[in-house]
Amino acid sequence: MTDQPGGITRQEITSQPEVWAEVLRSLSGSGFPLQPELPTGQGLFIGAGTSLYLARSLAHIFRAVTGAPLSAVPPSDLLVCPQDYNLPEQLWAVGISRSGTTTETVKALAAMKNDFGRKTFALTCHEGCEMTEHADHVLATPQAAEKSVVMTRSFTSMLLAMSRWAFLASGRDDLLEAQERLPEALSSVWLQLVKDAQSAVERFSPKQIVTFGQGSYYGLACEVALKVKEMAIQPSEPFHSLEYRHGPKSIANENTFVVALLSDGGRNYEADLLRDVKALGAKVWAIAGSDEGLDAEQADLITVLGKEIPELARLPMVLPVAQLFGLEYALSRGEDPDSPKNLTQVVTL
Ligand code: F1P
Repeated sequence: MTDQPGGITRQEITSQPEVWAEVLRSLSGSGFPLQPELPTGQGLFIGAGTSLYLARSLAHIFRAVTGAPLSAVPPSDLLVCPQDYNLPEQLWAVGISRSGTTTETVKALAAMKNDFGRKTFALTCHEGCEMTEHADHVLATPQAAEKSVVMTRSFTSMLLAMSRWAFLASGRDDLLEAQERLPEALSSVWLQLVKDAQSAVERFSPKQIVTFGQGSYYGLACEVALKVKEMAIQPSEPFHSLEYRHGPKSIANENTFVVALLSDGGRNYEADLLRDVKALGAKVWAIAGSDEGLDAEQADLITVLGKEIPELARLPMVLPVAQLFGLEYALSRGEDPDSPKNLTQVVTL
């Protein structure tokens, strides 16, 4: 399988149910390496590329369940314009990096700890990586380390692992228990996900790709757009879903392909938006917990993930079908996602 173009990436995408199960096993009970309580004060999630998008989703999840003030920032901002950031005494910072060697992230976390004396954490797939030298505490998912340049299972596994901290800190036993069911839930829809990803490529021959998501789905929408760029070498643009009406819809036409990640709570707003963009000629693929409020007027293809897992615990399930889409789209264009153009696994300055 790995001799085929994209074979390594496909293997890593496909391994997610087992890898999630291993991550959960290692982090259950006393295996969770961080104090369950969050530090007091404001949290800052710092990451580059895919890890920035992960930071965005995590900041939203943490805010939603703990009520703590949280934000996400690319490490480059903390290097280029640190004076623009208010870094209160009580600030705690989490460096997010699959490799733990991205220069910007390592430097930013080092500055947080050594120059500003803030409490620091590291989220990574490589225990003992350079970034951890500047972290007071480390959360690692080595089971999800990857050979591929593009990040797939590392994203969902770090999302799963870090969300656990938010659920522990807020005493949300229901969400912790729900996470345990994720590997099985993903396996149970896997064949349909593979079919839907192929069908999205074959039926719609996507051109101008835009991705939609609100709240914690926005970081995921950014990540889906990045998979299209990195794997298929095609332009793509993420939006907070309803922002699309505020200008960007001017370029919507029959070449537009919308990948819409739908929330459970905002379905009325989001379904109305999809109907509007379809009326402009766009093709729409909706990925959601259920097909409630959706039919042919709103979407050309609907991927249903199931609502057995509550939404905040279910978020890692949103990605695999979009990762498969990026892979199939790349292969249909003669690209090899195992060797993405112009990219390296780590950006070092
Ligand atoms: C990962 C990253 C990837 C991206 C690219 C460069 O950094 O930014 O997201 O696909 O290949 O590296 P990190 O998570 O290891 O810091």
